[in-house]
Amino acid sequence: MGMQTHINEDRNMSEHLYNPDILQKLDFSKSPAVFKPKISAANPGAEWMVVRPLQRADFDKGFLQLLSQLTSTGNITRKQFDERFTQMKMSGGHYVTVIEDTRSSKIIGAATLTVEQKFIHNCSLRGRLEDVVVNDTYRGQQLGKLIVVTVSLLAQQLGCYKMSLDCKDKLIKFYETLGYKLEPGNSNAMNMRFEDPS
Ligand code: 16G
Repeated sequence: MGMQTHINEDRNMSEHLYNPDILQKLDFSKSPAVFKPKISAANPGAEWMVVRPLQRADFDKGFLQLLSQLTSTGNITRKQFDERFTQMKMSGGHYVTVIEDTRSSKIIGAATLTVEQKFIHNCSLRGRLEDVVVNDTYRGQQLGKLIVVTVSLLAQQLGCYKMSLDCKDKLIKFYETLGYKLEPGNSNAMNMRFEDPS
């Protein structure tokens, strides 16, 4: 009985947010991004690196600490993390994707594809690129490119008619090298903030 519980807990912790097989099949030659040397989600360039969907165990692998390099994350408890994971998995359309350094069991990169269901474009889907972050001590290993191209190809694979993002002005050049464009007359991001700024 105790043993059984243990097995279930282990299985639970390695549960993926979405089916990992789809990442292995992405065709990186479809992306305008230039990789030197050539890498992909299936072959990220080092045997200690893996690109995969978020797992429950990532709470203990520094996933939230990595996200806090991007913006405020607050103090998220394991219970909150687990509940959000379950909600995302049940509702579908949330493709939180990570890069793990398996030597240290640390999450070193992340990006999310959020898929919106639409009526327009013949009941199409729209992808949004969200929460892109790479641990800056891993610079120069093309990890930003790798994680963004991975979720962008995933959006295409899932049938999205376009993929959008908003970012800091200084990142525009980076995203342009990956195929994102400022469309003339159609490239503004506007926000209305409801959060208490404190
Ligand atoms: C950036 C991110 C966005 C993230 C936001 C957080 C990308 C491409 N864009 O715009 O996904 O949610 O920063 O900033 O990663 P905020 O805390 O000011 O909303």
